[in-house]
Amino acid sequence: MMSTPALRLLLLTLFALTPSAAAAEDGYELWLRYRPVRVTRPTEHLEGADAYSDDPRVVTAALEFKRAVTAIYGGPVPGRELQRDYVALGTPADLKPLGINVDASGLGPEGYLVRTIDGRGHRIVVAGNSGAGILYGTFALIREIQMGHSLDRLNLRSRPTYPLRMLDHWDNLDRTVERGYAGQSLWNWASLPKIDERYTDYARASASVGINGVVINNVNSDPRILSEEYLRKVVALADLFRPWGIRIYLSARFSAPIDLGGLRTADPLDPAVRDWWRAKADEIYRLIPDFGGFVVKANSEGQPGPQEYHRTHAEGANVIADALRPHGGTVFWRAFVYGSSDADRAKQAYEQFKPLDGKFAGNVILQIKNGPIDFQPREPFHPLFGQMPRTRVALEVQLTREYLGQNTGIAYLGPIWTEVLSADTCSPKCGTPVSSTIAAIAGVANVGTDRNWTGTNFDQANWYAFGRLAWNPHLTANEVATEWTRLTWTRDPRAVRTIVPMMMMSREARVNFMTPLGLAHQMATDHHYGPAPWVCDLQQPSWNPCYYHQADAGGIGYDRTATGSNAIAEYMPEVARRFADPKATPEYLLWFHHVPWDYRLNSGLTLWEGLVARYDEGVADAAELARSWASVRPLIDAERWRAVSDDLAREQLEALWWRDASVAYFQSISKRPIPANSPQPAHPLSHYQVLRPPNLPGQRP
Ligand code: BDP
Repeated sequence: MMSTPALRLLLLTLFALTPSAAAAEDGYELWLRYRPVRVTRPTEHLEGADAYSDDPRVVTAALEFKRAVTAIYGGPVPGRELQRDYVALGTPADLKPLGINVDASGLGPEGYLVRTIDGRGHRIVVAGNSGAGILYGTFALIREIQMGHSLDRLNLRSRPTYPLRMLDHWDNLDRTVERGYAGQSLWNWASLPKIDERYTDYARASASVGINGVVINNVNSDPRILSEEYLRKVVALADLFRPWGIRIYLSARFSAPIDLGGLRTADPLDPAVRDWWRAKADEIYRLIPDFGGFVVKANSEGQPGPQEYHRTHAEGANVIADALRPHGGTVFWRAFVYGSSDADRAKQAYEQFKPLDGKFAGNVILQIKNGPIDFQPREPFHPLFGQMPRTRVALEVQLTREYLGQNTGIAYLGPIWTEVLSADTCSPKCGTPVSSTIAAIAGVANVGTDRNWTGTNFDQANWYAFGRLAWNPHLTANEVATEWTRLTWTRDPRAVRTIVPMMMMSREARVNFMTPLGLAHQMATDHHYGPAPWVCDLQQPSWNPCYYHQADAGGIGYDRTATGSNAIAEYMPEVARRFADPKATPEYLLWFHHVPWDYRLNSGLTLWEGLVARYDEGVADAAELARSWASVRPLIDAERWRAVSDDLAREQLEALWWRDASVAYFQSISKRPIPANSPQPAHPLSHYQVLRPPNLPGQRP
């Protein structure tokens, strides 16, 4: 008869071989999907982790590890108690008494090492200089196990490039989410401080990819978040996030001293205002000793700010920074400003902030969006990167897909982020990528109460990729997509070989059918879903798509060279030279140049022909995405496969809509025939101009 442990192993193996397609899945577990792995040797079976520290983050790590290995290996094997295969978690000092010597120098406060050792009762060690590092190392080990990698000779060493890796929620206190397409806000202010299980799962997922800061409310901030009543609720979240290595930050409204404090001014140089911010900071730190700080959107899109009092952004930021400094807090001051002058919008943030370099307090970080406009499908990098050498700077990206289809289809944003991180600022000299000019990364979150967290299953990849790239900006988008696919869908190589290329083409598909050749901001007014290149009558000029495409009988595109707005002069000369040459950066052609319709592209086509060809390519890309997904059907669980299939069907309709509407509109200006090999738009332009699709992703019916 088979012994009990052997029987157990056999069952484990059989279970591991059961096709995942059989199990119903709704996406809730994200990439922390602890599915059984095939165990071929008893030594591959791990039972848990011993925490040799009472740091709450290490205790959390041990519990998470237990949860993972119990699900993956099926729990303890009876009869094996005496040869427990455990993992040891601790700092070098914690582990020394066990006879385990590890060198954690160079790992900083959050780095980790994970190593297979020859230890009595312990087979693997996870070490770091703090609980945070040990927590991240534990997640790294879990990832190795999930991916089915051998544990025999593990030797991982990693530390984060940036100390601050933040998710910014644009969540309102009424639980709506600005630019959110995944249900309501996670934070239930009516029931807080009562804890919802989702808060923990959110923290687990964020911590697993190294996120260590969370701004829980919208940058268009409701001042009440700083009231005593709300702060008491915030404490509950801060307490819950702490063992996951996550600190809370709040978006503060610049006029809070008036709105909440009853003062007559928010002038940053007024002593009463200074005292108000100090008292508020002291109050918060009494409640939340590790509070991270504030994010402030000031003098931007109608938000109050120091300019109302003829003070600079630096003076505004510094009064708040002074209040936080004794407690070690940080102010993230956003550089997203435009509209106060007639200058090209792409130039305005630089014009306002460049003269302030060196004027910000040491605990202020200037938070700059990846591009100079606003999270478009493709933008060149923001000219402020590399040009604020005496200011700490953060890169801000957007996980939620405000301008990339919202909650339809697929758009893996890894390539947008690696594009900006690796862009060469040439400041102070060439070979200086954006990634080496920044101190922090912030991403506008894409999660909500939808069961799968992010609206579509593939949007989970953007949460994952954000964390991984904020940890290590040198990873490639492809590497991250591969990891995520294996953790989230399946390790079956046939599926991975299909899904990763789908992800890698998904953003470019959207560029092609929405804003090809360097066009930008062609989306419909306000909600930003669907095409509206014809809109030209909005009060704020730079809200009009026509402002960006500048199409006329002569050609199309925004001349940002010396003959136009000269925005290129904001870049370092070597970069400006490249952008000034239309042949050198074809992906930004119409971003920087107004180009005649008959201009010859590198491909030999005229600009008009090439533009239509790009829209056609976008439609073909959307069809290819759907075809590829159809081919993995047998390898994916039915519920999630169906959901993505529906998403991609919708993307195909969108692609056609964008293509036909844009081609019809631009043809009305170029007066050129539709190229012979391209279909005519399905309807006349007037049809698209009045189209008001009901139930847009980001709007309530
Ligand atoms: C734009 C959004 C707007 C945000 C703003 C911001 O359309 O809803 O408030 O950015 O970043 O992308 O402040």
